[in-house]
This record gives sequence, structure tokens and C-alpha cells, in this order.
Amino acid sequence: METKTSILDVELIRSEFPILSRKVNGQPLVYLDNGATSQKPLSVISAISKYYTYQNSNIHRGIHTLSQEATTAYEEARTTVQQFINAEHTHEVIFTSGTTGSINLIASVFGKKHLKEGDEIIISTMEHHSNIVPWQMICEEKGAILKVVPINDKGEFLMSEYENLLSDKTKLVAITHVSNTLGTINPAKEIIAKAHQKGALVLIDGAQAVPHTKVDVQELDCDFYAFSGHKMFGPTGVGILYGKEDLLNNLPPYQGGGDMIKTVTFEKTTYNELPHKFEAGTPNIVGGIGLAAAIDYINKIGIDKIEAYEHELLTYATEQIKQVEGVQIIGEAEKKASVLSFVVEGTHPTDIGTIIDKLGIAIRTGHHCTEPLMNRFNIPGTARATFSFYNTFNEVDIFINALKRAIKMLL
Ligand code: C6P
Repeated sequence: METKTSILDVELIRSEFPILSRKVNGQPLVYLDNGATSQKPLSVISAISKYYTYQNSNIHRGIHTLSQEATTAYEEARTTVQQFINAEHTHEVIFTSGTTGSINLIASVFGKKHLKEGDEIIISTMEHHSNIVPWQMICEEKGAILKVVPINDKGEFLMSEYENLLSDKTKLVAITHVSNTLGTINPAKEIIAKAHQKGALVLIDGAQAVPHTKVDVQELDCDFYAFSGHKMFGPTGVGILYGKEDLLNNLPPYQGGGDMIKTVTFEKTTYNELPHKFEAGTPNIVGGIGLAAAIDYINKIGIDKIEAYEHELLTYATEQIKQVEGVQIIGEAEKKASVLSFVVEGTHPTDIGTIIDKLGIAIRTGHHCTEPLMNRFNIPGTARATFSFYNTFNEVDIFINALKRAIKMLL
């Protein structure tokens, strides 16, 4: 199978990701664990290196040149993110440690301010633990109730069940845009509109959406949107919380410390304006700068081309895996991102992952931080290949052949 399609020059792209030319266990690396974290292009690596080599200093504090340069780079990175997700204002973009950090922030401050006994929060069966546990914690603290939208056997969100759950008691809906385990692309816009009709706010977990599809927060009309830098070719330890200006202004701060204050006396502290109100302490400065470099890289390739190419890869991989005896795909939604989860009759996912790792192929196995979803399908876990735009059709072939070999060894 060809590695170069008319959509993207994948060989050129691959040459910009140094790690992709290394060997693992004596074999060329086939990296199919992009859902866990993506690889980094040279432009991101050199943005990080340049910052530490020439600009390193603290931001928002210094009068000296280095501090001002670093502050400018960090705030420009915020603007890059704002434009990428089409937020109305730059100060609606809050830097966090990642999707988990963003969701915990909102669960905590929204819960503190708005939740009371008997109120309801709605999530879905396919949520990542990061979009379950923070809501459980705040519900427990406030005596609120967590409701869960079921899914069908294909792994699709059940809209009519959702409508039944929505009520005047619903205060917030927190749903994943794309499922990390099933690949399901949820109808986020419709979910948001229906919640708004009931006066509820909506947080979208975009961890698996932003690297693969165009996200426009104004078009979606979401109230909050969370994602991670490291899944979109940027560094680890940085992520984004988008929130509508008036909503963020009306929420209390999350953590106390430097940068989030206007004035402090022992009697009373006044808080800084957005976005700084939610960014206490020295932030991950280089993380923000690296994330902006990653966005520049995505923009250079083109998110529409990325989406189209990955769709071709997924379609091809799905066709190929369906021909392997004993394989059952978990997650066959009509609309899917480039996630291929599966189980093989008579084998354990971990054994498959371990064997094909010996052949240089990286996939993820286990519950993928979605234990309730595994319970829904009555399985302990899956093997999961997640594709990115630097993967090739040839790599899909290598993966499928390795899978066949592993199954032969295990049965
Ligand atoms: N999913 C996966 O292998 P953090 O760890 O904060 O960057 O992202 C958490 C998270 C939240 N929501 C979704 C939908 C996710 O997929 C993830 C991370 C990885 O599927 C690691 S468990």
C-alpha cells in the first residue's frame, strides 16, 4: 500500500518527527498510541529548546528584557490558541496542566458557587475518568446527583435518553467530544443546544477532538471546552480551559497564589482579571509556547486535510482488521475519529500489546481510563490503535500482519 496520498505528503511530514525514525526492539517504530500522547515535530522541540536557551525567565513579574520577552511569547501563545479554537476573546483562554486540570477547575469552582443538594449533573457512559471523577467528588460534597446518558451497542450517544434525563434540576452537562476508547464523535452542537434549552451549562471534553478536527467554540456555543497540549503535538503538562467571558467572571478563583491577585492585605484580597484569576503561581511557560508551536504546525498542514487523511487511514485499517478471524471491533459509531479498539476471542489485550511491541509496534491496551465503559461492554479492556496524520497505510499493514502473528501465537 502506498504511503503517499494526494491529501498529504506523509513522507515529508514524517521527516519532521525525529522519533519516527528510531527503532524499537530492532524494528522500525510503528507508533499507534496517539490517543495516549502524540509525537512532537522538530518545530515544537526547537521552540522549547529556544525558550530555555535564550529567553528563560519568569513572566508577568519582571521589568527586565528577558522577562518581557518571555511574557510576550506566552501571551502570544494564548492568542494563537484563541484563534485556533475561534474564541471571542483572548482572556477566555486559560492555561492549565491539561484536560484533567481544566475539568477539575470547573467542577470545583462551578460546584462551589452553583451546586446545591438535589441538583443534577449529566455525563455519558463513554466518559474518560477525568470527566467522571471530578463530578463525582463535587456531587458528593454538595449532595448533588450524577446522571449518566447510556449508549447503544455501536457506542453512540443516545439522544432521546439524554432528553429524558434533562430537567430543570440539570445544572451542567459534561460530555466528551470524541471518545478516546470508541472513537465516537458525539453531536456536541445538538447536545449543547438541548442543555441550553433547559438552562444548563455545558462543558465539552475535547482531549481527543482538537488534534483531529476543526473546533470552533463559538459555533458549538459550548460554555466550557477542555483539551491537552500533549495529544496535539505539543508538550506535556499544559492544556487549555476555554470558558465564556461572563461565566468565568462570575466564578470564584480556583487556587490562591501569585499572579491571580490584584491586591493582598491580611484582611482582604482582591482578585486579578481574566485570564490571570485562574492561573495562580508560575505557569508552565514553555508549555504554552510549545503548544503554540504545535498549533502553528497543525495550521501549516491544515486541520481539514488532517481529518480527511486520518479518515482514510481509519477506513482502511477497519477494513483490514475485519478480515482477521476472531476480532471484534469495540466502537462502530457512524461518525468516528481515528480510534480502532478491539478484542480478540480467546486472548487478552495485554498479551497482544506485549507481543506486537516486540515487533516495534506501540498500541495501548487496558481500560483506557474508561472503566464504566468497559463494564457497559462487559469486557476487562481492549487493544487500541489510534492513528495520526504521520501514520501510513504501510504501517497499518505491518500492524495487521503483527496482529495475525500474535493471535497465532496465543491460540
Ligand atoms: N486519554 C488515552 O490514552 P490528560 O491526561 O489530562 O491529558 O487527558 C485526560 C483525558 C481526558 N479526556 C479524554 C477523552 C482523554 O482521552 C484523556 C486522556 C489518554 O486515551 C490517556 S488515559
